[in-house]
Amino acid sequence: MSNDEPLLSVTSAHLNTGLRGIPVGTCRTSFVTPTEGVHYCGYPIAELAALDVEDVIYLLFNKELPTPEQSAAFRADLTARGALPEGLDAVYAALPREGHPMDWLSIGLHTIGMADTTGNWMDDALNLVARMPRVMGLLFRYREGRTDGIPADDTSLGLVDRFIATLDPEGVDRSVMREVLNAYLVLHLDHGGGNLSTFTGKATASGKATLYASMASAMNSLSGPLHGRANQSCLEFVLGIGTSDPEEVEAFIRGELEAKRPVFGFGHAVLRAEDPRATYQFALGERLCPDDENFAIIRTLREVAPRVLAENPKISNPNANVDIASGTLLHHVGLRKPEYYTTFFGWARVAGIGAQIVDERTVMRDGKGVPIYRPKYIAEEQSLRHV
Ligand code: CMX
Repeated sequence: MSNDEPLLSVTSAHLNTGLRGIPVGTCRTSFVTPTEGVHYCGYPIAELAALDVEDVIYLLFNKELPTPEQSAAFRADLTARGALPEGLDAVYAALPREGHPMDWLSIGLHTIGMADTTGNWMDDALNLVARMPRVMGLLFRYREGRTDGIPADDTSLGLVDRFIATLDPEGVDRSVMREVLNAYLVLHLDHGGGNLSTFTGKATASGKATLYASMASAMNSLSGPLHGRANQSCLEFVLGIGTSDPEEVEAFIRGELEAKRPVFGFGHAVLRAEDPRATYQFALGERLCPDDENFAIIRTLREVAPRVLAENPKISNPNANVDIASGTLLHHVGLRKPEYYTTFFGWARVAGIGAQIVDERTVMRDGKGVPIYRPKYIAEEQSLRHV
């Protein structure tokens, strides 16, 4: 069953397949095509990748790119919404540092939601977008025990600069870090309506849980190794190769395939060409860090892996996906620990999932909203035993 052919009748063959390909709704923010990948509100991602993240978030919420005046007003609005309610510092100070950063993120969202939820879907979604940079910065600072001298929160900064200011990294070129993080966020903001975390967030919101509780559900979904955590695995994979020599890289790939392990950073459920998000990040890397040793490895992987993977006719797309380069770029700008990478993915998705929740709650069905999710499960023999 192909993902782009709408399925209009469900048969028993579709049961227990994770709703694969079964249409359940419409999406106003984004869709994915086999050749151009993800589009936000009709724009292919390649056309948006170099924009400021604030403008692309505006697009997802308003379905059009902002004029310069609208852009300035939106940034001022985010500044006004950005201050965190009290309480996150105390909770983060108490959490176990060995806990996964995605669990910290989810608890962080619950914590600020408990302190301040308006109940207005749009306000809560935008408030959370505006608060994420500080949540992310504090998550790093408390988890790493760097709690002395955390800079005061300056909500007048742009989203990425505000995270960097809170993180206050040493020995890092902040303008390069800004460019890498801005691109990372733009490329990961949204990915259609049916991916697991977006679906989970919308399903939770359909029961009228708060926007914060819904987003925490979405982040818990994203934390799984088959979903958002693939970007962590991908850099771990690259670090494990340890050489950019084409013959050695090819031998490594063949060894992984023989051991029935995935070649991370390649393949896609929908795309049938290189993901334009990978193409953009490769170009960024060639400009910002052509001599980085991990970048040299992924450059070789990009040359060698598609040829080797294409030998297996079962593999529908042997080309690079978004995860191949993002970890290497984050590593290059001093974000060295792969276990944090899914939190950046989550940070980005807060905007896309937030915009989709707002659409489902306040726009769909002439503003009535999508009713509470309730797919049908068919009773199996065992459950009927005592009937
Ligand atoms: N390495 C090894 N095997 C691969 C592969 C890869 N990169 N890509 C596909 N395959 C295998 C599949 O596991 C599947 O094997 P089985 O038939 O034994 O189950 C077969 O080839 C056919 O798969 P497919 O139809 O081409 O692709 P799927 O939709 O099933 O899977 C994906 C897509 C991304 C899970 C898969 O390509 C993969 O595991 N890639 C490596 C992990 C990775 O990079 N994940 C990040 C994805 C990023 C994104 O989704 O944007």
